[in-house]
Amino acid sequence: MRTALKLLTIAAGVVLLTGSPAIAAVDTRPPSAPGNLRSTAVTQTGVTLAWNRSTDNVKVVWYAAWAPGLTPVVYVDHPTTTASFTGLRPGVTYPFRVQAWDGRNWSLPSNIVNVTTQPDVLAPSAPSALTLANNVHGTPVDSVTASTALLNWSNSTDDFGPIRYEVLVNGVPSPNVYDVRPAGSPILSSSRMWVRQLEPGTTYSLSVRAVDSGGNLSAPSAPLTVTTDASGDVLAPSTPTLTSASGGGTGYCPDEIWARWTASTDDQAPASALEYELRSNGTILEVITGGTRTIAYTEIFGTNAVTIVAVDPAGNASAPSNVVNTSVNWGTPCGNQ
Ligand SMILES: [Ca+2]
Ligand SMILES: [Ca+2]
Ligand SMILES: [Ca+2]
Repeated sequence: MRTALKLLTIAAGVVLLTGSPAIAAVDTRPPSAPGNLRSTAVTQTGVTLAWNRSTDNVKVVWYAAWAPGLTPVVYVDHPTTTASFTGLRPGVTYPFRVQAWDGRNWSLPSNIVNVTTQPDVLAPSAPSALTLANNVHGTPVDSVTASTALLNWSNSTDDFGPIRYEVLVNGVPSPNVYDVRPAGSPILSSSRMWVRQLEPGTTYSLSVRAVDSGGNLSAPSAPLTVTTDASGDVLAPSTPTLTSASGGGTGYCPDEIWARWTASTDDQAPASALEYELRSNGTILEVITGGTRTIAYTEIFGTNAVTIVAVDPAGNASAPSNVVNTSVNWGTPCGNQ
């Protein structure tokens, strides 16, 4: 038995103590933590790190350099004490750390070094071919109503992205837009958005511009002139109450937001015609007609301040409801490129 145990322990690559009887001892002492972790080179998409060697009672085998949510981990064999990351996103701060491995034990992490990649500084190209659209995913819709217009355009290009779009109403970015592309889905070759809460019987100049992740603005597209339909409805619906809103906790992007609210009433529109804008941090996530609950999707990481707004078919909007905050977290940021 003793021989068999000895062979097993030798096969496992452990240290044998000298003396009799022969007793094998597993290396249970981890290496010292790597020291003085620092960045030695930073570009828009790459970071190089260096650190001071670890020591161990037996030997150090390799080092693993990593940051939470970032894959892959970079492994380097001891005594190399540098590691390079590529394929990073510009203008993002990564909290790197390094750990040493002795074949059985991980060291404690080194100091954490927060490294911010160089920012994206080149603006996207201007969106082009701005027109009215008359369908959503093939379903016919009225492209201009008393309060809405459905826009379609050819996408901008950018050196990094991801790109988001703003709709300019008479030159001013509108918060009342609703992206036809479902949250989390890839950007298509063209984009469509509803502009909402326009005034009835009014002529507008509409244009679109692109914004990259560095906040660089494109030039606006050529404008499109749109006149909304007339309506005699001038009174807004009552303000709904948001009774609940919580993140689905899926751990993936986009995450779900489950929401319920009370029905509003309107002077002219029946309950079935009232539209509800579910908003997070002011952005419309979804528009629900006639209902009082939904499961929407969000690409907003961190705190989602959720509200509900009731809008009648003439575009008259209630005051925003109470705010319900819900936290959304996932491993890696949403990538739409
Ligand atoms: Ca050891
Ligand atoms: Ca850019
Ligand atoms: Ca009304």
